[in-house]
Amino acid sequence: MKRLLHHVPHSRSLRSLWLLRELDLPHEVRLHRFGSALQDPDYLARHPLGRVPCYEEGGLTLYESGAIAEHLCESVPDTPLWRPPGDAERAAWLQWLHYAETIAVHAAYLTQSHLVLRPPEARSPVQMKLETRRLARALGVVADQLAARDHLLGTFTAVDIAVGYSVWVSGHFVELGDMPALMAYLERLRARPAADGVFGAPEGYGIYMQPFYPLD
Ligand SMILES: N[C@@H](CCC(=O)N[C@@H](CS)C(=O)NCC(=O)O)C(=O)O
Repeated sequence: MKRLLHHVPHSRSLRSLWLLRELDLPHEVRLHRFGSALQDPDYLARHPLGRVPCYEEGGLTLYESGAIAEHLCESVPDTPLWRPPGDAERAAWLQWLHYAETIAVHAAYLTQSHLVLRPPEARSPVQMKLETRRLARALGVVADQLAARDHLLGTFTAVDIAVGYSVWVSGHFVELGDMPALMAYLERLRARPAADGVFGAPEGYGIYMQPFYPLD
């Protein structure tokens, strides 16, 4: 079966790419650039908002990285990356999968503010400060969960991919050095063979051009 992932390096489609690789599912990747290229009518026919990820599998087109994660895990029912209905960690798995977006929406606001809004006077310094604080607080919950464990649940699962990506993006706006559990977590995740190269970007395709974006 043909699987095609529409991917912008550094974006939430990183989650889908990484998961496809962890699950060892053969797939193709179509690279896009962040910005107006996603508003091309051909792409809008696939994702009505022109966002990534977008995943095609046979006649199925899916967007929302969380839905793609569930769908892919369900396609490989024996995978240790899933927690199926009835599993003792099922509810927690679902919670972390969605908590990944609680973190990501703050990081997305800051991405828009720091990288997209031009001129800088168009930004709201007050809102950016507030979002940075809210982001740091959301990350603190993950750091607490990881204080005495290597992964969010008993073993590495798809929710570590979802949350791990959010933590990585957040590190562009919040000093992770203050949360050593998160630094160690990211290092562990990025050392996985399936994660090799997924955080990189070919020339001209990435979103984040510097490792950290301080508040003015
Ligand atoms: N909740 C969605 C969010 C998708 C999303 O907003 N993706 C961003 C990249 S990280 C995007 O495509 N932004 C383009 C835009 O806002 O125009 C998911 O998890 O897939």
